[in-house]
Amino acid sequence: MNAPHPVHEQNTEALDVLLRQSVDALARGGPQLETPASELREMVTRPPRVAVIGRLKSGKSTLVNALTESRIAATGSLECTMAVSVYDEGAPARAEVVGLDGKVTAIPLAGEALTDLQRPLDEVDFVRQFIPIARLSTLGIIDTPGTATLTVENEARTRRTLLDGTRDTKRASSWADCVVFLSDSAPREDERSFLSELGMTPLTTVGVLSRADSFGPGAFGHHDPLEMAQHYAGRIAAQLGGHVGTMVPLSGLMAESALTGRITESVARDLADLAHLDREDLIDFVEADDPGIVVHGFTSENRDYLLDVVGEYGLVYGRGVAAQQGAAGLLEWMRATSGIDYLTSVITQTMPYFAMLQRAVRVVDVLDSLANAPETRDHVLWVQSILESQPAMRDVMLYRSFKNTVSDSPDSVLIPRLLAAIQGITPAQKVGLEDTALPEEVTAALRRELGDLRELAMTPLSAAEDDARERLIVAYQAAWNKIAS
Ligand SMILES: Nc1nc2c(ncn2[C@@H]2O[C@H](COP(=O)(O)OP(=O)(O)O)[C@@H](O)[C@H]2O)c(=O)[nH]1
Ligand SMILES: [Mg+2]
Repeated sequence: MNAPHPVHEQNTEALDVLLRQSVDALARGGPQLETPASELREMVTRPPRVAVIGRLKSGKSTLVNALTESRIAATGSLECTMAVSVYDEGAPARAEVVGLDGKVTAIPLAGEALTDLQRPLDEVDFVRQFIPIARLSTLGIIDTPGTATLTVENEARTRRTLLDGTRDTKRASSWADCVVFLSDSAPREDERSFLSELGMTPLTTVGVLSRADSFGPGAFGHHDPLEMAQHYAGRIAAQLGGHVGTMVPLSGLMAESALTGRITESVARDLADLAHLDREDLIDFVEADDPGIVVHGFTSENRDYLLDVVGEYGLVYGRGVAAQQGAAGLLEWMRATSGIDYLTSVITQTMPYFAMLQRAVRVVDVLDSLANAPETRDHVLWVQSILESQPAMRDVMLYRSFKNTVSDSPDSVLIPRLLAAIQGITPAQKVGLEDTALPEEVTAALRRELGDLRELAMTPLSAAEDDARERLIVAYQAAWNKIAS
C-alpha cells in the first residue's frame, strides 16, 4: 500500500490544529457567532469523511460494508436504503433519524444494520449512525441513496445532503470532505453534471468501476471480467472529463464477503465441490431448478447462498482456489482479487491531505460569508486575517484556486500545473519534474513557468484562473527559494 507522504501528514496535522484554533477564536466573537462556531467545530474535530455516490444499485452500501469490515449498511432495496446515512464512530451503537421538521428519533442498534426508520421516508432528512468500530474513528462515511433520473426522490435526498447548504453551517453535520463515485458502466450526462456540482476536485474524488466481477459478458464470458474492467477503467475515467483522479475496478461483493466473515469452511467446501465441473456443467449448476442433478447433494438454497457470498465470478474463478487452499486461501484470494486494498489505500492514505485542504476551504468560505454580516464583520475579518497569514494556509489557498478553476474553467492550461504544485513535495515535483532532475534543470523549469505565468496575465483569464495564476507564482517562488537555500 502507498503510505501517506510524511510531509503531507505533517501538513495535515498543522492544518487540523489551525482550523480548531480559528473556530475557537471565531466563537469568542460574541453570541451571534456561537452557533455557527459550534457547528463548524463539529466538522473540524471529526475525522475526514468520505461520501459514497453513484446510481441506485451501483454497489454503494456493499462498499460501505467492505470499507468498515462490518455489515453496517443494509443492501438491496429496503426502504431504509433510500435515506442518506452518515456513519460516525460512537458507542453505544445507535441511529438518530433526523426529520425534516428537525425532530430526532433515536433507535438503538443491536449489531445489525438499521432496517426500519420508524418514520415515513418522505419526512426524513438524513440518518446519523454511531457505531463502535475502529475504522470509523479515522474515516467517517456517508452512504447515499444514489443519483439517477429514474429515482427522482433518491436524487433529491442525495442532493439535499451533498449540494444544498454548502456554506450553511446548520448542515455541517452532513458535510463530506471527499467522494467515492461508483459507476458500473459508461458514465451518463447526469452523473457528470452531478460530479461537477459537488464542488470536489480530482484530488478529492476517486472513481470506482463497480461490480467489476460482472463487467461485460460476466464471469461465464470468454474473458476475465475483472481484467476487462481494468482495461476499461482508464477509458471511463477519460469520459468523466477530469472529475476523478483515478478509476479503480472493484468487486464490492467479493470484498464485503471476504472482510465481513462470510468466507466460512462450509462455503469453501461447497465451492471446492465445483472444482471438477466443466464450463457447461457449471452453467447448468447455476441455472438448474435442482442443482443436485449436477452436483450430488447440493440444494438450491446452498447454491443461492454460495452465489450470494462469492458471486458468479467466485464460482468460476474461485473454486480451484477453494479446492487447493481451503477457506483461508479463498478469503485471501477474494480480498486480493476484489481490488479493495488499493481503493482503501487511496481513501485512507492518499486522499486525507487533500480532504483536509477541501475542509479548510469550507472554513475559509464560511468565514467569507459570515464576514458579510455587519454586526460580526470586524471579528470575522480579524480571524480571517490571522488564519490566512499562517504558512500552512498557502496550500489551502492554492487548492481553493484549483477548485474554483476546475469548476469555472475545466479546460484551463493552469490545471496540470496546479495539480503538480499541490501534489508535489519537492521543488522538482512541484514544477512537474522527476526528483532525479538536477537543481539547474529545476530552476530553469521554474524560470520558464514563471515567465509563462507572467505572459498569461496578458491573455483573457477567468477570475478563478487569475487567482490561480497568482497563487502559482507564490508557490513557484517558494520552491525557488528552497533550492537557493
Ligand atoms: N456481482 C456483484 N454484485 C454486487 C456488487 N456490489 C453490490 N452487488 C449487488 O448489487 C445489489 C445492490 O447493491 P447495493 O450495495 O445495495 O447498491 P446501492 O444501491 O448502490 O447501495 C446487491 O444485491 C449487491 O449484492 C459487486 O461488486 N458484484
Ligand atoms: Mg444503498
